[in-house]
Amino acid sequence: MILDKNQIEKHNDKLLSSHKRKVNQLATSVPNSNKIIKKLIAFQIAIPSWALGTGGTRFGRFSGGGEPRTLEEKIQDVGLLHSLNQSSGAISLHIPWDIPTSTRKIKSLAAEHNLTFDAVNSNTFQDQAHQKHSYKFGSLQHVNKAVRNQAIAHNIEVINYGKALGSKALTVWLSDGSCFPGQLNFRKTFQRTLESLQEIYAALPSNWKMYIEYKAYEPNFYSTTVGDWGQSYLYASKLGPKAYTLVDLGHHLPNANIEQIVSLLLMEKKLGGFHFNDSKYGDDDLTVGSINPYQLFLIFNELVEGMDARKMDHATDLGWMIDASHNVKDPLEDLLQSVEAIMIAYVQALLVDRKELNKAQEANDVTRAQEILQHAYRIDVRPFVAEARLRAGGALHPLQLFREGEIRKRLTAERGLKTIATGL
Ligand code: PSV
Ligand code: MN
Repeated sequence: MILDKNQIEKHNDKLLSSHKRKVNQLATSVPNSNKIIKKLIAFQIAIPSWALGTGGTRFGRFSGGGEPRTLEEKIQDVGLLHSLNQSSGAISLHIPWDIPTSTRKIKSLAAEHNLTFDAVNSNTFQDQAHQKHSYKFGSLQHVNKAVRNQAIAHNIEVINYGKALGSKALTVWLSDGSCFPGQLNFRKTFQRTLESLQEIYAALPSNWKMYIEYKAYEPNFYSTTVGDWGQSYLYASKLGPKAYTLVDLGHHLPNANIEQIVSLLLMEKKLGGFHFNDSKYGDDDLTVGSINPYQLFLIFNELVEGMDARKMDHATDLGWMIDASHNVKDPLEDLLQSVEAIMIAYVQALLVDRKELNKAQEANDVTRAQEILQHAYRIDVRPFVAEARLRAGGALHPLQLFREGEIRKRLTAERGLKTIATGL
């Protein structure tokens, strides 16, 4: 389904005068509004192909209808999001959930929707139908070299798909680990995993990055082989300059200080990218900013500070991706909300008075430092986010247009009620 440009214009015309009032008012109360809006227009967040269908739990799955049945339809859905918000200009594929039948055709379909291909993701956490060896006891860590070789070959196959599509990064998330004490020798497990990663790293094109994603637990419940940022950092450091740590916001133990992790990884030039989501208990994969928007802001505060200190390009020097799964919401509505939440946190971080914050920090003025941060956090920056969308050709209020245009109803009419997208 392609969204008619006239529909976006009609929607914008209706909201324009009230929007202009709000944006002008905000522009008078904060500095550098045009610069901020330009940064927002440049900032793109990749959409994971596996978040376009309804997610589920081991207890059940309640499909909402009109889900994409093929990779082509997933690309159309991301195209739809991008035409609404102009901030979702890339898709992140998971292999083998999304094997393209023709990389040439898929690439040109994506280009028609103004989309590029973000990091490609390998999957050695599930057994596939015609697979020779099982990953029940791990993949890159496995005690049997034949199993490790199979997982290495899969990752290289994923790189090759990515090369054909124009991706520039491979994300490796391993479910490897153990469920019981004594099951594994930690040192041997680390060494085997490192050697396997080294073989994959050797196949990485020179202009690619490799993201090593960590996660505290699940599906393994005693140890995880890449269980936290320290372990990921260790692998990434030993692998070399193209290897980085990837931070998925839902992959920490409760109350971890994620913003501090981000700051230090950035300082060490080892932060590669993000999987944005939100959580209350664990890897809940909830809508970004739905539970703890202040934490999201604090993370962006460290990102802006740390990236500026290293003169990095906010839009392109790190990988920005969503990783979410929706059990009760329309996945497209949910992704629109997630992208908006990221944009809001980004602008608020740009509005932090860095000079004053630095002064307060150097003077041990704790109260003032908190005031400065919370002042930026409490500014309603939504008019700037909407203005960036407007200038880029998107909708002033994407969610409203999604509903007014009855987009899900149209998708369901086109694809059916009982469709199921590949993925989680
Ligand atoms: C694992 O929980 C994860 O965060 C990894 O990024 C996977 O690739 C993704 O979710 C889908 O299972
Ligand atoms: Mn993830």
